Amino acid sequence: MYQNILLPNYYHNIMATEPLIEIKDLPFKAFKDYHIENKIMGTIQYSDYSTMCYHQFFSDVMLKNIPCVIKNVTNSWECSKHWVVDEKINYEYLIKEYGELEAPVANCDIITFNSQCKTNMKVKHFMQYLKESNKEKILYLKDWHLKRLRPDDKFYEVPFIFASDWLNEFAMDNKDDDYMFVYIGPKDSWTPFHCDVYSSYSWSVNVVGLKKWILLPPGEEEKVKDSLNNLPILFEPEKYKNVEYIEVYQEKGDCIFVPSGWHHQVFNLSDTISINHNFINSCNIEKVWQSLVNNLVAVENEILEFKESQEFMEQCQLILKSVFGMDFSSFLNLIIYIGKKRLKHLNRNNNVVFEKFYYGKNHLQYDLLALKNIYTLVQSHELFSQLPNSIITNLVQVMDSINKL
Ligand SMILES: O=C(O)CCC(=O)C(=O)O
Repeated sequence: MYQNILLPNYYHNIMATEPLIEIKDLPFKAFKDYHIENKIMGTIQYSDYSTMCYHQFFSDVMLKNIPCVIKNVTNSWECSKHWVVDEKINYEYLIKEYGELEAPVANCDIITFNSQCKTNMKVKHFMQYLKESNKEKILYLKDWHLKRLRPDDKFYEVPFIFASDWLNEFAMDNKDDDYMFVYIGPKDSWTPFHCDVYSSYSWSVNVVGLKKWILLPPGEEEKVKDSLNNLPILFEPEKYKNVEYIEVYQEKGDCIFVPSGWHHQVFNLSDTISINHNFINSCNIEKVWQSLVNNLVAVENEILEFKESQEFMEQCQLILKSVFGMDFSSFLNLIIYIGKKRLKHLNRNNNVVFEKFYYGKNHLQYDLLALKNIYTLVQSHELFSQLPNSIITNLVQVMDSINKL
């Protein structure tokens, strides 16, 4: 089956402006070889958006799970024209366009249960605060779903290198919660040390301002946990010896790609606006599955004394959903949905997958092979047979169809 599917039968050169997204004949059996994570880095790779190639980013960055900075991403973005004036935030424009909308705002000075205290605020009130020169407190507007609130407002474009985004594709097709955010913060606002939701990838683009990022390769965070296994709210490098980390300055127009499982923290060194997406695709789906399984094991250990009760599995899934954001059923619904959609698209041309992008045939096939790999892992998990019948049936059906290709 691999031989059939991986013949170099279809390849398009990708131009930055083309919505067709294709990968070269990437051998799936070499998939594992790409997961070589370079722990001792010290530096970060830089590219210029105008010269990037989708296939290269796919195989050399996403599959290898390494961070990188991409320069000059916002040249054609509407928001970089309207939200910025004289290299500063255009308060009046944002008040006029979005002033009456509500957005979540964190108080960076008040920490409860190891996270910043959050409330909702009207955007016009936040902008008034932002204009003040002597700020009494540091507020940070974050995780604002502006795209969901204003679907017809094309204030930015998803960079073509991030066209493969199962999480937001699923969310948009199913009118579910998306993972597309706007952040607006004054100088000295910050985001605590954390790893992204579901161990997803993220990309973050600075529309205006300067950010400093600190990123730790997976596993390094273990070295900074306290005796109760808790992570610090901020990682202070000077307190530790032998912790590998990368420090990056993100300027206006720069995009940072944050790989799966890399803990990070962010400081705004000037008034800053950024746009971020979290995403999952064929390159990190196995990491997301592994993270889900690890979180389940942690939950089971927490309530081990109830192991013999009939509701144990159900309770563990409920807790998993509240701590990890996802349980087994939601993970399976995502991968079954993407599998069915890719199978349907394989027989057609010009199918929009996400945003305005559509995949070439190799990409569809590659996704299906990655999904088959995950379905096999899921099926071999001890809980598989206890999942709802509808999920088991759907998964078996999709897998059969992939096997017949
Ligand atoms: O820009 C920020 O303050 C935080 C962004 C972040 O942590 C992320 O995109 O994962």
